[in-house]
Amino acid sequence: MEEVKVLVALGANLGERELTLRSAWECLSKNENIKTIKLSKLYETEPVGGPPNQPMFLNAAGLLETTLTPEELLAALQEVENKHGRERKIHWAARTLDLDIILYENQIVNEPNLTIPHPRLTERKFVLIPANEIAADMIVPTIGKTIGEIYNEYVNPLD
Ligand code: A4P
Ligand code: MG
Repeated sequence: MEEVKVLVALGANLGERELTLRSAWECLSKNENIKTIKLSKLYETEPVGGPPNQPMFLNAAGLLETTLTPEELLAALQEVENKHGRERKIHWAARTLDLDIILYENQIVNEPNLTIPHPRLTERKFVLIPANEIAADMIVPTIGKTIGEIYNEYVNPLD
């Protein structure tokens, strides 16, 4: 099967956040069907939504190549989340690790358990800033613009 380019978002706001993000990336690189290309810098960000008084997040974006289907990749990401002690009790609650698929090449996926491009991508600086660093030229097929264009429209004017 052909390799596709994928942009993922990484987030953590519990425990040893930096260690967790780096270890998660390392785990993905050990998957024989995944080639990790680039991890962005780590950004400390204010929590958006969720319960009040959550700790700060550490967020990053990663670029990888894979032969996995979107569903298979989601399962692989969830396995890595679980390995890092992720518990799913409360939606948007503080978490040791969150791995989301932001873009899967230029494909659109609308399944009950999987939406790609990530639907909240354009309203989230904690996704757009690291994504722009490593994948400014990737196209968001639902919008017909690149990550860099969306970043410039949305993030820059607010800074
Ligand atoms: N799912 C659907 N589409 C996708 C996708 N593209 N990638 C489903 C990954 N998963 C996807 O996710 C719930 C379900 O979403 C999964 O079972 C999968 O089938 P989850 O990770 O269990 O729960 P969650 O993270 O609480 O929900 P969700 O919807 O992923 O939340 P968000 O929108 O990702 O928001 N503030 C800062 N500063 N930094 C953050 O990283 N993250 C969130 C979570 C809120 N506020 C934040 C941050
Ligand atoms: Mg998630």
